[in-house]
Amino acid sequence: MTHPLHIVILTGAGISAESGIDTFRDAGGLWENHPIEHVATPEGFKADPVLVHRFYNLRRAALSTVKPNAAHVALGQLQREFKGQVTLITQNVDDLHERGGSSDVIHMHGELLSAFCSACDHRWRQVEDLSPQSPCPACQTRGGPRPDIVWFGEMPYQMRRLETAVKACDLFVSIGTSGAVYPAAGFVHLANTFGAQTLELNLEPSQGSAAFDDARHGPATELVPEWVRSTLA
Ligand code: BV8
Repeated sequence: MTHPLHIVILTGAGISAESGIDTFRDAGGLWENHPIEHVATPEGFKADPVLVHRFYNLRRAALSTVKPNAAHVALGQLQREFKGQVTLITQNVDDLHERGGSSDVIHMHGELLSAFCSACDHRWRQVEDLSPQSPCPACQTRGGPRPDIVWFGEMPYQMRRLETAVKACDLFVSIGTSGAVYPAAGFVHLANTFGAQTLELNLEPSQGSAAFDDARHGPATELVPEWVRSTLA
């Protein structure tokens, strides 16, 4: 492959699996026997805010018990040393890319360590648990705060910026995602349409595997450092 000038990377839960964060598939798409599509929705939150706050409180608290792995660190090195442009998009809501040395990470599905107020839209860094009684730090509305997470049925963040990058890139690399959730799962088709080379690095073939020019299967902590080394060579 000729040296790519602009690489777009999309990561999913699989890149954090070896850090000890369960993927959605490992959990069988369930959390405490609730389908995640029911918990991770505005309707689910409205119906049972205690359950949904618990879902995110537990995952937010777990962040302090896990560490970035060699795949996160390799992507941080790529961003620092690659001569061209790197756009890093993640579906993950954890902070392991940042702790692995990456910068300007685009969290298209939001972040566990962020919250916003549904009454006044104020956003802030949130580390402690939230509850339906939590007051907004800005407007004091009790019950206003919610996890800054893009739920099913909500528009992912920075979509215009993401689509512009995917259309403009020379190489689109998908890492650790099952290709089950849209619009992220559609990015490979957009990249193909606009002439990019496409590469999948995943434990097993994803739902969209056939759409990639090249697909390598194995653990991210082996595939990603190896791919970064060859890209920087
Ligand atoms: C929207 C935050 C519109 C929550 C998440 C019917 C057909 C098509 C689409 C739809 C449909 N019905 C509804 C939709 C739209 C829906 C959707 O796609 N649903 C799916 C279920 C069919 N999408 C949406 O609702 C999106 N919004 O469409 O808005 C709109 C339009 C106008 C105006 C307003 C709105 C919003 C989707 C975002 C939902 N939020 N996350 C939270 O985290 O709690 S999605 C969540 O699940 C993740 O963020 C991620 O995106 C997804 C899970 O995917 P993965 O990350 O890929 O994880 P998964 O476990 O599935 O796979 C892990 C992979 O890693 C596997 O392949 C495995 O092999 C691999 N792996 C494992 N270990 C390793 C490994 N790889 C390497 N190394 C390892 N060690």
